[in-house]
Amino acid sequence: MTPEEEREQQHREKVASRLFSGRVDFLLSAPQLKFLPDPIVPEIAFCGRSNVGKSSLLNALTGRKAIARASVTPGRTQELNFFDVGGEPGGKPLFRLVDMPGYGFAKAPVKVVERWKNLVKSYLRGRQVLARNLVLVDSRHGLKDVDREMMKMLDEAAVGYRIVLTKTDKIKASELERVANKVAEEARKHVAAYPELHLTSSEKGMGIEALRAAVVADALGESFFERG
Ligand SMILES: Nc1nc2c(ncn2[C@@H]2O[C@H](COP(=O)(O)OP(=O)(O)OP(=O)(O)O)[C@@H](O)[C@H]2O)c(=O)[nH]1
Ligand SMILES: [Mg+2]
Repeated sequence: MTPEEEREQQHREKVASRLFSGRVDFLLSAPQLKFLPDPIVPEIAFCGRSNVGKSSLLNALTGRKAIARASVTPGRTQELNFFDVGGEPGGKPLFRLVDMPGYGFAKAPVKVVERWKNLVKSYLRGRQVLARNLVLVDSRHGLKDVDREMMKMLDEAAVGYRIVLTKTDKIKASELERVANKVAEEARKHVAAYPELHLTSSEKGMGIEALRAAVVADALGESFFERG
C-alpha cells in the first residue's frame, strides 16, 4: 500500500469502528423463513461450520461481549439471528448482520440438521437485500467438503462472499501462511468468492478493524466513507 492508500484505509477503519460503537441491537431470531424481518435494509450474513466462530466474530465486530448470544443457546446458534446496526434505536437501521446456524454439526439429529440446512439455503438463495456473505473457515483446518459445498451453492446463487479465516491466534504464523495460501488458491476457482482472504482472531482482535471497514463498504458502499 502507498502511504496515501494507507491513510485512506485508516480513515475507512475509523469510520467503520465509529459506526459499530454506536447502535447495535438484537432484532429477532427466525426459526423459519416466515419469521424473517421485512427486507428493508442491506444484510450481511455470517455462515460457516458449526463452532468456527461466527457468533464470536459478530461480537468482536460489534465490540459487544455477548450480543450474538443474547437470545440463543450459548455456542450453538439454531436460528437466523438478526442485529440492527446504525441509525436511531427503535428506528430503521443502516444495515443488519445475520448470525446463522452452523453446518456440519455432527451431534445434532439428522432431522434438525436438515431443517437448519433448508432454512439457511432458502435464505441465502432468495434474500433480495443480502449484500454479502462472510464464509468463515477455521484457520487450523482450512476448507472442508461442507465449506466447498456452501461455496458452490453461493456461486450458483450469485451471492458474493468473503472468506474469513478464524481463530488465527491458535496456530503458528508459518502454518497460518500455508493454510491461507491453500485456501486462497482454491477461492480463486470460485466465481463469487473475493480473491483476498481476511485473517482474523476474535479473541485477540487481529483483522477485526479491517473486516469492519469491509462489512460497512459491502453494506453501504464506498461513498459512506467520503469525507465531508
Ligand atoms: N482462541 C480463539 N477461540 C475462538 C475464537 N473465535 C471463537 N472461538 C471459540 O470457539 C468456540 C465456538 O465459537 P462460536 O462463536 O460459538 O462459534 P459458532 O460458529 O457461532 O458456533 P455455532 O453457533 O454452533 O455454529 C467458542 O468456544 C469460542 O470461544 C478466536 O478467535 N480465538
Ligand atoms: Mg453461533
